[in-house]
Amino acid sequence: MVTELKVPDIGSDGQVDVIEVMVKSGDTISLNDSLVTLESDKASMEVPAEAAGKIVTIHVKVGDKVKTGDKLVSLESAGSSETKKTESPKAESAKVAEPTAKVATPEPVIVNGTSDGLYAGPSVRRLARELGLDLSKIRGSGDKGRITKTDLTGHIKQSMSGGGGVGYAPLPEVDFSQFGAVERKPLNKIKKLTGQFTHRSWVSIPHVTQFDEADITVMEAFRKEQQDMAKQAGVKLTPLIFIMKAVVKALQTYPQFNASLSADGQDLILKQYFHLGVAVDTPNGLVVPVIRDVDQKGLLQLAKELGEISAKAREKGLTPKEMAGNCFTISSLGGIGGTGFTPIVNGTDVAILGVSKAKMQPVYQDGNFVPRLIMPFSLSYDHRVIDGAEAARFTQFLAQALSDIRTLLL
Ligand code: CAO
Repeated sequence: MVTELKVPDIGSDGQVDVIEVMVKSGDTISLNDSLVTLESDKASMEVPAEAAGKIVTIHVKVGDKVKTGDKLVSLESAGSSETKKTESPKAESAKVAEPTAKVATPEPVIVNGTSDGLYAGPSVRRLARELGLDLSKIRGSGDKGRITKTDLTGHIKQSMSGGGGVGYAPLPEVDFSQFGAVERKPLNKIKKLTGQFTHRSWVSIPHVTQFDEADITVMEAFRKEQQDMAKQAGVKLTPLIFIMKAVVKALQTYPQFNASLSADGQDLILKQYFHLGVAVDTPNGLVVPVIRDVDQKGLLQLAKELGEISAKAREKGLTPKEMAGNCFTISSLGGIGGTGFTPIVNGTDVAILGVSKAKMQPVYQDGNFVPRLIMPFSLSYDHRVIDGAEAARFTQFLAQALSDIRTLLL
């Protein structure tokens, strides 16, 4: 026999939201098992099953609006002995169960064992959802391990103090003077901020770094040929300017790199503008000004803007606006040295390019070793958004574009 379980009398004629469906088609449920959680603007409640049996159809989904008497699930009933007995003719005819809390009750304190096996009332579940907490990771201190609001706040406090949430012990306070002379110097503002931002990125983004190299022999020859002309225009044409143009071409070809993950991690926000962050080393620390609309600017214009903004970063400091809006970031240590490094993704970007110093190397071509200028570079990326194969294609594209800069005109 198929029985329909409906929304019980919720104490008003209005509609309420379905915020959780705790059962699925095919589940065998017992009397009083929770079916759904309903929420009005005043309170939430779990609706228990008024009969036992096997669920054949679920009539609602999360986000639906329902009112008293609407169908929730259809059940192949297990028999009358398992059906809730009630004297109420209204409940009998409508086949509705008594809710465990009326919607009009401001703070329901009911506690139901639910299909997730956890004991927590609706208000605790709602708070956990709002805070993005996983209830299965929280130890309940109430009866039968019931999770309370105090358990939620205790869990948050523990996570925030000393990294308990990510499972490592805080560093001990060490008196280094016991080992030799020391001097204590406070970190300046830029270093403190850089520390906060890079730490947040490091712990919240699953980083992977892909290494690659580009043959920039032809590009360098061209750059040197243009140096006098660039000088007359009052700018310095470095490899970085060409790299910026090649990066934009790669972003246009692989748009998932010109994107940000939404704060809830559910959507990718693809950008139709090409603003590049460029890491600049200043006496006070690292800053990242943003060069806007790189796709619309020529090499000389970009060289002019990079020269001006990096000079401003070193001398006067940048405004927050000049450091906002980046889609992708380049960190170049090519003017200093090194063969490769693993940069940390900048802010809301999904990838960052690290450029290292080019050097002449023997390359085997057509049966001979020939001297070529090879530039190593690396791409760190957010593995939630970018797969390894996509990253490898991106760096190969970049290597190809830098080896033959004519392709940038295509
Ligand atoms: N390979 C070989 N030589 C390179 C090169 C590379 N990849 N990149 C730059 N060079 C050369 C330049 O051609 C220039 O040589 P000349 O003076 O002989 O022409 C010299 O190195 C110095 O370049 P530069 O550093 O002045 O200019 P740039 O355009 O390459 O970089 C800027 C500008 C502002 C990015 C850079 O000065 C800077 O601050 N870099 C540090 C960034 C940083 O700290 N990153 C780490 C952040 S932590 O992730």
